[in-house]
Amino acid sequence: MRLLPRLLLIAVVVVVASDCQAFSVSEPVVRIVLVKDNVFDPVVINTVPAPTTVRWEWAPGNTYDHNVVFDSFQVAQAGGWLVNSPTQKVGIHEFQFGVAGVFEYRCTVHPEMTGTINVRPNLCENGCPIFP
Ligand SMILES: [Cu+2]
Repeated sequence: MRLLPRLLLIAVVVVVASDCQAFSVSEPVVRIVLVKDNVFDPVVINTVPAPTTVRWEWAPGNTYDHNVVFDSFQVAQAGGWLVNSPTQKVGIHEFQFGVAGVFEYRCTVHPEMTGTINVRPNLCENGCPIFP
């Protein structure tokens, strides 16, 4: 009689664990940031290193040129693997984040344009991360 509840508990644990694993395996994730006059949309990306590709897409109809420039200290810390975009009115800039970290960037033309890519360590052992 006590076997059934025990089996149900095991089944629930297995389902939760396999749900978590879906995030932790190396399934590529692509997150889009729109580059608009004069804001990055969304401002913050929260993700895990699946690895995650972030694609900045310059929104159609922009009046001004914009760029994506990472903090130079972070670029140095990362061994130079963070790549800045050109300053442009139209285009795409893509970058793959394979390690955890908080990567801040801005548009050097417009100081009010700032953004953050928050690549969290995979937290499956303690519960799956929550994505806004
Ligand atoms: Cu700008």
